[in-house]
Amino acid sequence: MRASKKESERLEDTHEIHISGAEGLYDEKEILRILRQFTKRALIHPRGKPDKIVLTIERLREKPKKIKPLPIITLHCDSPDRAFKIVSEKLLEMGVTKRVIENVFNVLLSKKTMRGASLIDAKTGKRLEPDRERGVRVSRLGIEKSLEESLVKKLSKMKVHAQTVKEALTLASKVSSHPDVIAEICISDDPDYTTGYIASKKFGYLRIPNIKRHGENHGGRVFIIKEDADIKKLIEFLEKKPTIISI
Ligand code: WAQ
Ligand code: MG
Repeated sequence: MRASKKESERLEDTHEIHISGAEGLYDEKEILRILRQFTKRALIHPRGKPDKIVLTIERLREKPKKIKPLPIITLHCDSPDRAFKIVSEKLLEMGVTKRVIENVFNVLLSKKTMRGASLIDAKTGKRLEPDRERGVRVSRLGIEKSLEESLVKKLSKMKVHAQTVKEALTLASKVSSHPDVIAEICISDDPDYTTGYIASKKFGYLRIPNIKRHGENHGGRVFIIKEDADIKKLIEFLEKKPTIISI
């Protein structure tokens, strides 16, 4: 699902502002329920009322690849300043330089939000995504039923927004499973969702509360990529390879 609105009322204005997106892997019998759920999500989104909602359904031609979920850890953090310190420390530990970290923060704090993620070269800090306005949209990702049930139970007990965390963990587990990805940093672009995360094979899925203040509209995702990565193959994996997280 992809929901957007035009930047202004002018007829000739074709520039679209991203409101909401969602994707998943589902059995045929679930399609109608999911369409309803995604449409509702778009219609009552905190980023505003969309004037276009696009729903796409595709049949999978291959069996999804199974990947393990990252372990979930919630850190203590009471302000955006502290959150950015935590992210910096983790990235420095992984050998990412201050200059590169600055580029990461610039993307995440930009007023211009993207539909997808920015890919940043770990050595040079250069942005590698072919379309900087759109970014790379991770798709064809799902979660096995039994894992989903136990995860939602566990998350509900933790008093967190189970649906949001489940979807983010699914995405982060797919992204970090690729050998060319060093880490992912995420801030929601929803004004009322203030917990972000940094995820990697090395540290797992680290939830960071208060990474932004209530009401702020910025947000985004950055994937930090090994310098010798084959970018075309990596994007193909992120966008097209069906993956399902399961234990
Ligand atoms: N592929 C790539 N980038 C994406 C995708 C995707 N499928 N979906 C969203 N993004 C990017 C895009 O730039 C958005 O602006 C940004 O991420 C934020 O998306 O454990 O809700 O859907 O409590 O607003 C984190 C949960 C929730 C943390 C993140 O992101 C926790 C969230 P949102
Ligand atoms: Mg959002």
